[in-house]
Amino acid sequence: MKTIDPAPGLLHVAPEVAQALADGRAVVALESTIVAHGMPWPRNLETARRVETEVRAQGAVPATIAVVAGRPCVGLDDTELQALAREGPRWLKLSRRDLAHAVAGGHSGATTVATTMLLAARAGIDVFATGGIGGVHRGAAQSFDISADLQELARTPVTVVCAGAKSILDLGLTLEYLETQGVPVVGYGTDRLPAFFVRESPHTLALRVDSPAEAAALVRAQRALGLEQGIVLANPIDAAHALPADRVEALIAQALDDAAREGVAGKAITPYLLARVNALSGGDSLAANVELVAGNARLAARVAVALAQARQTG
Ligand code: PSU
Ligand code: MN
Repeated sequence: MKTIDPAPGLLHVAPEVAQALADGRAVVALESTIVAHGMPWPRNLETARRVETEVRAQGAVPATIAVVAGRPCVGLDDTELQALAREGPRWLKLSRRDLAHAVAGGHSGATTVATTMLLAARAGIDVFATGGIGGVHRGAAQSFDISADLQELARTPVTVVCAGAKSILDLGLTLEYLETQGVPVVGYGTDRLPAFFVRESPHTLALRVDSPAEAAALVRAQRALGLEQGIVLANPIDAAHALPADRVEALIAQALDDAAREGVAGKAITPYLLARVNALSGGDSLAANVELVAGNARLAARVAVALAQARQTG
């Protein structure tokens, strides 16, 4: 096994990202598990590029995060982005527990919400856009399957812009867990937790903002108070791209049955369910997934720009 020194400079920040951070300009972190394990080739590459374009269109710099041959990279070039998308599931899925092993072994891996947050925070990036966060799985009372994303939100001060969480999870228990951990879950223009393909779940949120400036003020207050938790900014999918709740529920019930029958467990379960729902929906869920990620990237970039403006004016 090839080993590398855990030396300073281990984290590779792309020059454009490093320059933007040094200048106090807006940067948005983007995750790579969604590309390698969450969407099929070649839509995953198209989406990864589109999301970066959406961030730039709002005046922010995108930083897709992954571990490339043992090196944690903040900002991928197009060659790296292509390798990530094309090789897809051959890249490891790296959560917090897996990171040191990938670095020590020189492996390439995609970062989940948890590890993308962690590396973004190390690089000094405070806003991150993704599709949906992991959470408490249905049946967690037996399986103990609770995504490390939730624990990361409890300890790492990064704002995660997402479309809530998929109802492959137990959304009620996910909210309870986050409340216990002191993580603000904030509806963007909504009082309900969005459920990924579906604009609203039945779960009410205590916190709401209605503009990027309001979101930025909340982020600044959280930091000023010295609170270590991240923030979930829950942004509903555009109405034009949303899927009907009853259809999604039926697809997910089928996918969960299939997973149980095939004995899928552990870190394979989320990618399995995503692919199964995509197949069962005949591609409709993938189309919605691409649009919601793009919408989250736009909002994250607006919040990052508002934060950069606030920094500049003191
Ligand atoms: N939810 C989605 N799409 C995804 C994921 C979650 O709708 O691609 C990915 C994210 O990278 C998230 C991870 O961090 O799955 C959670 O995996 P696990 O449940 O194994 O923690
Ligand atoms: Mn899990």
